[in-house]
Amino acid sequence: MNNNLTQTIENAKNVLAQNTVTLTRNNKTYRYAVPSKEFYVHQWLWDSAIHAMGIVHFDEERAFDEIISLISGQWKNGFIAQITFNPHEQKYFPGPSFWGTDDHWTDGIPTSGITQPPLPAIAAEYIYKASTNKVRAKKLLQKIIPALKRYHQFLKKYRDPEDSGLVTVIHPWESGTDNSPRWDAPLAKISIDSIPGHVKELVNKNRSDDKLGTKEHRPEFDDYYRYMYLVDVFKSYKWDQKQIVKHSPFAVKDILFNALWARANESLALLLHELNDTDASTVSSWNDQTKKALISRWDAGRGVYADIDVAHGNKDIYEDTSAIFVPLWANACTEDIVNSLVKKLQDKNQYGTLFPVPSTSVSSPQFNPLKYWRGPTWAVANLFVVESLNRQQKNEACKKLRDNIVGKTITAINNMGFNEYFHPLSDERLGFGTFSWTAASFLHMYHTYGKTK
Ligand code: 9WN
Repeated sequence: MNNNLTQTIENAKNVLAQNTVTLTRNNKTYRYAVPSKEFYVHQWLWDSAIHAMGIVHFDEERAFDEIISLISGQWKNGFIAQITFNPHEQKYFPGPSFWGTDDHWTDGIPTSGITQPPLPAIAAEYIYKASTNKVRAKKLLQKIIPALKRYHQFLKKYRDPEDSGLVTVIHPWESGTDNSPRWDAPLAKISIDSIPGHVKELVNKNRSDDKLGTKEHRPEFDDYYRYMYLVDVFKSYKWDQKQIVKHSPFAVKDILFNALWARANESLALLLHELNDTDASTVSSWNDQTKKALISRWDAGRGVYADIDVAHGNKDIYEDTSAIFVPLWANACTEDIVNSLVKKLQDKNQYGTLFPVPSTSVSSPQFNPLKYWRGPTWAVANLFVVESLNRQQKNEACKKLRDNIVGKTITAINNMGFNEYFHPLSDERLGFGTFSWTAASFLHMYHTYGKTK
């Protein structure tokens, strides 16, 4: 190992340590890492799951803290929020006062009203397996698994009311890939003219990400008008999930979210089994159902898994983004699908760029190498692709690609540091700096796959 890499490993640990917040809520002390002190000063759901997967390699108990803190704000109906707020922080917009969720908060713990991709159970499986002190890990597992089971029951009940196997996402922020080209068509149906003046004023007055960060790397104003309009609509339904899922102007069956949903049910079933919980078989049947539903979304002609625009007549969405690789992590694929995706990852004009994997295919007319989820390479998205390829490692090409992407991600972060995302065609760092999940994804990849090379 070169000195530089030894130093980068230490730096990654330091990023996670420096971003760690210790907070007392209702006489209990919690510890979690914020995504980045430059802007994201609260706790995010899927970020925390990734933090845990990185932290476990140097502090097993601390890894569980991320999930323990996350579930402290779980609502009575099982919902876990995209953001659990730190009431002492003001920097981030939209903060706790913009959501109108107060009536649902548990023991006064402030949260947003939407969720994010259900990574926590996956993280729980990984951190449990990586823990060397299994007695302690099992005790910690017992603390978090009942809450994660209730969260999955919430998603199944309210987000898959048709029992189709695919859960519905009601806000682009729920997808985690906020301004992905996949949401262009569904969002275009919400005309900017139809958005009430008070929503636009609120955004104009309070939006802060474009001032604290680089404007060109962030979503557009029209995106933010729509994001906050949706929050306004959900507030008017008093966060009643049944009403929201039925009437939201934005409702999609997202391939990435559902791939992680399938994989998360596999993890949860395994952990429930470990704890002798008889609900393991129900959760396992959800995994089977979602896997089948995902395979049926593969479009061989276009070479993508198609999302569905539920709010607008169940229209298919065929945008070519890195979401299409993640069903492989859940084994929701056939050999032909795997071969077709391998070709895309190898092709320089699609996903095989200088620093892969771009979040949108270079060949897509929507590709923009600077803008957020429309082209830049994200370490966390690489972690998903690496895990997906690893799952298919019987296929030699997948194994080779896995090692190639691990190597390039480690080298790039070693050279460029821990930014939120990166230019896929040059060595430019983008987004906010000193980012926790970039550090955690680096540590996870290095410890799981990097050392064997
Ligand atoms: C909205 C924290 C989060 C990530 C998301 C990423 C970005 C928030 C924002 O930052 O979203 O949730 O304000 O832009 O898109 O994936 O969880 O890192």
